[in-house]
Amino acid sequence: MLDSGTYREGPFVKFGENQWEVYYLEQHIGGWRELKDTLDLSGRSEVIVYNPLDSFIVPLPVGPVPAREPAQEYALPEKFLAMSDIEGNFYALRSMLLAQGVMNANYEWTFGEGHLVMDGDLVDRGSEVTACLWLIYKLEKDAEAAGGRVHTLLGNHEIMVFSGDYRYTDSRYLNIATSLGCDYSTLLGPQFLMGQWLRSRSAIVKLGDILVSHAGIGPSIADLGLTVSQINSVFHRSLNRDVLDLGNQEFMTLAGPDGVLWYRGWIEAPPKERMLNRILEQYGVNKMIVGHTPVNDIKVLYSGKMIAIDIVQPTYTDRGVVKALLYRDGHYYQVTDQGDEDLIL
Ligand SMILES: [Mn+2]
Repeated sequence: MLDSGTYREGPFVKFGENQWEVYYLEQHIGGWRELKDTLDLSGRSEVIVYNPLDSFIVPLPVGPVPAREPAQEYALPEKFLAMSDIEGNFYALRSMLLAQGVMNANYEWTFGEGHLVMDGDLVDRGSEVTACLWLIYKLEKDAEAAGGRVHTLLGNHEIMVFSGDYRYTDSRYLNIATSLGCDYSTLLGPQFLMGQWLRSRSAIVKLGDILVSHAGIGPSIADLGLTVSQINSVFHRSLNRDVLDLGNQEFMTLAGPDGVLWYRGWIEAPPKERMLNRILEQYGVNKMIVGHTPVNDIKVLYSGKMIAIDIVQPTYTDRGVVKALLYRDGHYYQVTDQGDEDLIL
């Protein structure tokens, strides 16, 4: 049941002429067999998404609607759950969302007006990337209908896959792309529903007085003097095209080693709290939440002005405890999929 290698992969849903082209892949001796279906663009249609454990259903939008860019600023909700660096680990994602009541066993949003924050790096490494993407895509729609929100932020691994850098991509996806006669980045490109959606996500979101991004805003990015909205615009413009605009200097800086998806200085270099204070002030916030640099437990840094949430999570095979950050009524907790709740701030 949990043989993560052989579950049916997909779907990859492509915008066709007046129809959706829906591709699934099934493993058989010697490779992957393609199963293609088409669905009416104008009607109500849905797809089944498989994972090693079970499956869930996701409605498709009616018509080839362009992906909406998310808002960049929200009032602080009463509660939010934040995770980062899921990296194709459906086990950890599912376990935590179930344990915290974000969804039920039928993959339905049960978090009311709460928010779910996915702080970058949904893709790469793991072998359940497609299921992770579809689940978050689905919950995003469900949450909005319930007055809640899902914030899916870009991480460095999204950009790596978009740009054809597959050093951390599970061979499953490279083999599948080969079977479909294309490059894996094409399957997460603008011609496909998941690609169009993922490429339209933001790099930064503000929740009340908290700034959330994959790696945080470091000193050299703060020095550019760009607003949150300007930074997100650079990503939107550069990613929503067939070939990434790698000649765009602003994009290369923001997505580069000191940028908002890669910077590790806040956690790895010696503390520089005064610099952090200055940057928080520049962006009108009191706190940053960051992923990207692994920590053993959800970690409060700089007298509570930063929370690091990149936990290396257990998978189907090694099990163990899944951890995440929960904010509720003014307090921060490390929560686990076992139901533990530790006040950290
Ligand atoms: Mn990362």
